[in-house]
Amino acid sequence: MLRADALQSIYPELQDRIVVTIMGAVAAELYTIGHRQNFFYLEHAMGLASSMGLGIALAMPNQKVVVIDGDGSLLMNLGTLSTMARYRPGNLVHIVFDNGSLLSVGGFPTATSTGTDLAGVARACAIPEVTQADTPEALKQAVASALAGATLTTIVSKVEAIGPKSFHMDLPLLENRFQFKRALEALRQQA
Ligand SMILES: Cc1ncc(C[n+]2csc(CCOP(=O)(O)OP(=O)(O)O)c2C)c(N)n1
Repeated sequence: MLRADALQSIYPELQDRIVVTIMGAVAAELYTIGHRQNFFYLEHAMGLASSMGLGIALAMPNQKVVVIDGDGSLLMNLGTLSTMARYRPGNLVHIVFDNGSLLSVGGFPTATSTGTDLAGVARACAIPEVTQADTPEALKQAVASALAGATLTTIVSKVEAIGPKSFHMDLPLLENRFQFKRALEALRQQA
């Protein structure tokens, strides 16, 4: 599965949700499908998108939060799975696109390409719902069902190590930061 196709298939589920992504290729792919003020692309802080999403999910229990992670990023902050499982907010959906690669910095292989099973690690850390979805249809179904439910879910999706032609995003980090904060404030006021 191409991650760009996977994102396309889940975009309707994402567009009105609070979404936090890792940096690089996947951020550019989601941005290119359609930026929303409720999307935050966490530049620089590799591994911490899930930690940021966890904080938002705990602070805003009436909103669904979706984190879009990568295998390299998750491997850099594996402890996040234990912390997420410990607080287990039912409004948090954690998607991990596993391409076995640090694609955004040149494609060096990660430990998932030599056997590490991130879904297995998530289960062992006590994430209450862990699924694997390796086609756009299966992913769409898994995301829709996690968003409809109230159980902390990690979804691991194997994707090809193919990224966008360009990583250009006409959205500086600071602008994204202020937009996102205001989007969260507006959601809080509506609730
Ligand atoms: C602490 C830290 N180390 C390294 C980097 C450089 N870096 C940026 S993106 C990236 C690869 C991310 O890999 P992955 O999460 O698997 O996503 P992919 O690029 O494959 O989509 C790296 C190493 C960084 N931003 N921060």
